[in-house]
Amino acid sequence: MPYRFVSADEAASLISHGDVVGFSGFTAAGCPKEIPSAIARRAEQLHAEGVPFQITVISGASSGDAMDGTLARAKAVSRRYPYQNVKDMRAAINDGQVRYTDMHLSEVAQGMRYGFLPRPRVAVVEASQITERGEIVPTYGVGVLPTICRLAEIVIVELNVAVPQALRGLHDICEPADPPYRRELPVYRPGDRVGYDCVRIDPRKIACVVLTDRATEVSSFAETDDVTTRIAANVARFLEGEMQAGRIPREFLPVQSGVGNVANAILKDLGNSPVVPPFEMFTEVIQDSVIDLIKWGRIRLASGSSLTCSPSKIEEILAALDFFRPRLVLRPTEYSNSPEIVRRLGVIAINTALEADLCGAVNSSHVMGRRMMNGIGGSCDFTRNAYLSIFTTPSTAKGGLISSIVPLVAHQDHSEHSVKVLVTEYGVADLRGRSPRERAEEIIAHCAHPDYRPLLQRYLQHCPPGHTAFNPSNCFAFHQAFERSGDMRNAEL
Ligand code: 0RQ
Repeated sequence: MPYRFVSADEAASLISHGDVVGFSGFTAAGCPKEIPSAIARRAEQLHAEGVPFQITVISGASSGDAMDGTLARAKAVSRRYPYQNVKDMRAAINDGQVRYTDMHLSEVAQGMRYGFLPRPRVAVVEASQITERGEIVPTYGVGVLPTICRLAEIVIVELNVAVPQALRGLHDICEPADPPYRRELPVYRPGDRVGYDCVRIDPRKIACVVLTDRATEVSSFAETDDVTTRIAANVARFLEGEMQAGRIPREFLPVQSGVGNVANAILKDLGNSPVVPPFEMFTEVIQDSVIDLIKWGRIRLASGSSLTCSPSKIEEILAALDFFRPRLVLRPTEYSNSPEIVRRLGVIAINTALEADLCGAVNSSHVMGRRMMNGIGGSCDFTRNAYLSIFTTPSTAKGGLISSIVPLVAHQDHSEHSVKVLVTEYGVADLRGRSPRERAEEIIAHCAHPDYRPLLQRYLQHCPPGHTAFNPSNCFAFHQAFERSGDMRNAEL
């Protein structure tokens, strides 16, 4: 092997203050773990000596605590693109210590190529295998790995020996040409493979290799509670009804589902449906429930950018790799989230809202309009281009103090033109083909918590005449009430 094997600290010493560093992975899956810790140690040491040290971090999506948490706690990050969901990184962003740009995940790789985002000087990537010819086989997440390896001056590989080399064959790695030379991304079925099984770079770019032996950092899912179960059942019954009405073809359509417990529960319910036939996933994150449903023959195949599975589920996959290899495809996010492919395949997109308003617009990212939760992630990539876009949310948050249905969202990620169906534990608001005022009535009747329905009706009744129900004098009455009294039920309308 022609590479220099070094310690994580030695690898981190190749990174300088002000560097733009691209990291592999998507969610906690496939992210380097040892080198970020070493970068954090380096930052802390330099800060103690009064020497500035901060880097710009670009990755495919969020990461785990070993990356975002460790780096944030060491105050080692000046800028972060394009998504995060770790407590200490979130706090650093909301405190103004880290400048964060929340982006459509499908656009991150091309953003670096177009020069819209800073170009990474260093790529730090987790691999399950590297060869003398400069072939890098990713682990459980891909994200922007091919692009950062190509654009960076140097590549540092974290070779994770806990991931078997037999994983090779799961990935489909490619990069589209840039306009005006781009052709169609030729994925016509979720399982189509259009690239290589590894990233191929000039081996001379690989500055060093760090050996690690680390399990995936993805945690297990919480037990499903009553609200989650009811939301999942409402989504599944709605989709069954759509099939029976002939609005979804008999073969069904590929499904995208967001991360988290609600998404996990929805997939389980859909998988158990006697009406829905075995289906395929064209999604960004492949979660535990998908693996179970593949085993039971209910999901035929899943395409995504990561295997965001708990360690025990990863063990199951590895123990039956020959079974899973033809049924799983891991792609760069540019492909897993491609608006072109999503529209072509007719994906049913199911994502989660923090709050939705009476027009049907959705806020997925900002608490009370100000505080960043995670970001939009890939939700817009799918929602805007889907065959059918569904948003789910519990009708209330914080024990009922917050209504997830508000007169006007405090921050808009998904407009009324993209959101087709809204689901809470109380029911389904089908917004397709309805006027703004009809949508408002549908949402109050089927999605709002009963405690909040009279308040929302009062808002609606006192809106000035017009095509859309909107009253500039009290459209944020719910948010104002929460800021004033800690309870949206005190809204003055
Ligand atoms: O806070 O844990 O402190 O109680 O928000 O809410 O209900 O546990 O929901 O974990 O599914 O996350 C939208 C954030 C939902 C996520 C969001 C509080 C609530 C709780 C979390 P606590 P839940 P989830 C695929 C697609 C955008 C990215 C995306 C997300 C916490 O789904 O980040 O879709 N989506 N990506 O109490 C104030 C409200 C609230 C509220 C809930 N209205 N106001 N707080 N909470 N509603 C993935 C990728 O892109 C990689």
